Amino acid sequence: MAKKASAKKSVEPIFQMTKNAKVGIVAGSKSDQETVDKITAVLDQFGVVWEFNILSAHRTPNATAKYAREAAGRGLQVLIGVAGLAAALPGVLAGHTILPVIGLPCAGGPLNGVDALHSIVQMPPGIPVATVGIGNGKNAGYLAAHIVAIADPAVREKLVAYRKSLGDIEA
Ligand code: C2R
Repeated sequence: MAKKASAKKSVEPIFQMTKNAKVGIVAGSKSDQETVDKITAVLDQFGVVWEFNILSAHRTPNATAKYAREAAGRGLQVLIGVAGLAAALPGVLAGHTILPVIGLPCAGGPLNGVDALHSIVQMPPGIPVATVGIGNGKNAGYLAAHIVAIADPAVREKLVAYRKSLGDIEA
């Protein structure tokens, strides 16, 4: 009897997963890379382990939902959604996880990021997205580091040292 063709499917992971990552950065397109680089520079400065994926609530809705649903179980503590134009991505991530989600609107397009800002900041009550300014990848990185620092004394120490380096006098 002829052998049945194997029904085994590819087991290639569909996501880029980084061991011990605490921050999951998700961008809607590779064209957002420049903004993503601003986030990772800050996270690296504070020794925060991150992972990066390109997923889109519009173009790859199922993969986006799967990533968000599995994020907490894999040990991630915060997600950052980076998107321009009609930026549904951060809100969709937030709808599929109870992890805090930071939304980073990208500049570009005919409205230069104002469309993305409004899409991200105007979430319906109950599903919040902590929105930073248009193109402000640095603040997305700082905010994520502050969230990770709640449970990580090493990151907290680095944040305190950074604040001291700003030179304000102690109260
Ligand atoms: P392309 O350059 O790939 O055409 O993308 C991306 O974040 C990017 O800024 C143009 C812009 O479309 C955005 N995009 C979204 C989503 N997916 C892609 N806003 C989403 O799911 O919200």
